[in-house]
Amino acid sequence: MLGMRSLTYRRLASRGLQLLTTFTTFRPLRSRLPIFVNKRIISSSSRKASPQVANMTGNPYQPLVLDFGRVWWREIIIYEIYVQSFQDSNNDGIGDLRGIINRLDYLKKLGVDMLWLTPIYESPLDDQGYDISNYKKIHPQYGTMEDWEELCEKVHEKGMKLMMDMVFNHSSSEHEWFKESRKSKDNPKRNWYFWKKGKIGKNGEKMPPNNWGGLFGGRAWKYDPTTDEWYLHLFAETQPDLNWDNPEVREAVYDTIDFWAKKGTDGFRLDVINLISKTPGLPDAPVTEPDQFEQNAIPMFTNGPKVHEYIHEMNLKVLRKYNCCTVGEMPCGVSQFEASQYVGKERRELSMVFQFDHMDLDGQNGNKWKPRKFELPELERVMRSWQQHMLGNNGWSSLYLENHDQPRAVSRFGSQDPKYRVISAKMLATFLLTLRGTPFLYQGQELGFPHPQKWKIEDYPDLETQAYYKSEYDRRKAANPTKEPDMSDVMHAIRLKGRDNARFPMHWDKSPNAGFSASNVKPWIKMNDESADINVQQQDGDPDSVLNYFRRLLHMRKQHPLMCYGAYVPINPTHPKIMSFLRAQGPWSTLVICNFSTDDVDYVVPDEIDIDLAVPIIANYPLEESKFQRKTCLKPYEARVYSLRN
Ligand code: TEU
Ligand code: CA
Repeated sequence: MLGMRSLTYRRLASRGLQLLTTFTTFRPLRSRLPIFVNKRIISSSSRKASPQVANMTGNPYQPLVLDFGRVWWREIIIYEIYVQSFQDSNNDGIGDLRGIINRLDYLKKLGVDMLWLTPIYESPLDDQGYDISNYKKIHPQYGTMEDWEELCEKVHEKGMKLMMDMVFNHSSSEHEWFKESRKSKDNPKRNWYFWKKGKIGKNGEKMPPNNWGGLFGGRAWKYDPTTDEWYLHLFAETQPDLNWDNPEVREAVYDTIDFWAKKGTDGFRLDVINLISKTPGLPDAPVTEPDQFEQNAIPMFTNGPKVHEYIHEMNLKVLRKYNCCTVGEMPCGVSQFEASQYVGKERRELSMVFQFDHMDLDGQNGNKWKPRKFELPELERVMRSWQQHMLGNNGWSSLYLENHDQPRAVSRFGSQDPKYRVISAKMLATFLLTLRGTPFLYQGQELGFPHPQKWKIEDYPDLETQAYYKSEYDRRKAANPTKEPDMSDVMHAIRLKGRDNARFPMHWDKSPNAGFSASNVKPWIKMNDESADINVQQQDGDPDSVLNYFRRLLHMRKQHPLMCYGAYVPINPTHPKIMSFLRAQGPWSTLVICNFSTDDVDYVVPDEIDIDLAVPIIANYPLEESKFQRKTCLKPYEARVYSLRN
């Protein structure tokens, strides 16, 4: 084995990855196993082993982690499919369920374990399906319930799992529940949503019941003349908020989860689930913007007073029957403390949450439309505090850099410059897949897509992007009615942060619609034509492609238990260009080094870390050093992972 160290990475990889397993044969758990299968690795500590991490060795780089806490969903890799943009099987320009069935071999070969489907239910599609009008029916544009059942069966046959996206903070205004609710004040479904009398403004005009601003801009209330009352909608007007304080609503939610779990769903992604409990009485938010009526009301509905009670109830009444995996999406801020209440093992609420702290770094004060450059230590700080907090509090993280709302990682955290795009995509992949938590990949991330740069405002169908553009346009026009406003900064922000930057169709090959749909069809959203050369067909056969790097990385992670369970131990956390850390468990550790810059950067491994037996397990450049040196130089966006084997 010692001779191995003189090999370049490529030759090393070709020798087979079995060599990489550090200390035990690591077999992923199957989902129906009991939830907590502990594996004692060091001491004879009991299942109650506490605290989970202790440092008794005196070496800051050698934490003693006593307890694996093995759970099946902690050992998997999840892949998000934005269904309408993945694969169109009937050439109507819209991705569908049969399209996914046709691509299951691709997903299996990539090495992902669970597929998360964005909403495919009946919906007017104002917010691309996050506005559901029937939770138990499939929208015909995606196929039929039989197609879903076949997909579910085939996913299972291939040893993968299925996660469904559930939107329960709000429904569509086209849902029967809301149609009933709006009919009359005494309708049995009236109290399923938030209805209130409005106020009268200074000039006698109708005003909403309170001053809350909505999350897609404008007011959070809509007037309904049928009963002369207003209803609450934190998102679009066509997404009225469901009233979770009503036990009937909660029962309807649990019944929906039960319906999908019984049919074989293995996991649920719960949309904006930290917004379901509103401040009782819906009082005004504090005025922070005196020049306008609507105010930032986030504290009035985020992580509200009953949210834990409701999620715990959902767990007791339905989730726990199925041992399924849940991830709660938590925008608008969730502190680590709050998050550990949602996911702490003993709490019986959720498996993990999606937090947004790292996604907010490139916006001024978290405002996505006000881009700012962030420094690497800021990212390190955010990641470290989440990594360590979850470890110390019996919790678990979700790991992501992209999804259907958060566009492409190379464009935000790496570089879309053609010179660095591929290498930075691989570096970011290495970073993501060596952290502690369950990784979520988003379709096309494995190809290293950048954002389209030449789209015009009319090319972006997303209602959030359109609303932002319109409000900026109207504001500027009102300020100077004779002049056509300069919108270049707005377009710059949209090209950097707009959600459609991640929603263009998947590129399968180099044909005109990239194999997503037939060449003569107009897809529902523009293709990313500037990136036509980035496609599966091209990358599949290229050993140096981003795709093949992802495949190796996913395989490596699964061979390597430290990657799942090891503690995150920072190394030189204030470094402006290099993020480096150990994943460590007792005496075993893996060293990760990622250069986040376009420079060659000298790097020194601290003396306390024994690198004598270091073996590279993956790297995005061929390694030239015959033996890992304490002082080394990293190339632009270079990433290396070493098993230290001590
Ligand atoms: O996202 C919630 C959410 O916080 C986003 O709207 C986010 O604020 C925004 O994308 C950042 O600009 C979920 C879904 O993922 C999203 O697609 C839906 O539009 C939203 O809920 C409403 O259901
Ligand atoms: Ca289709």
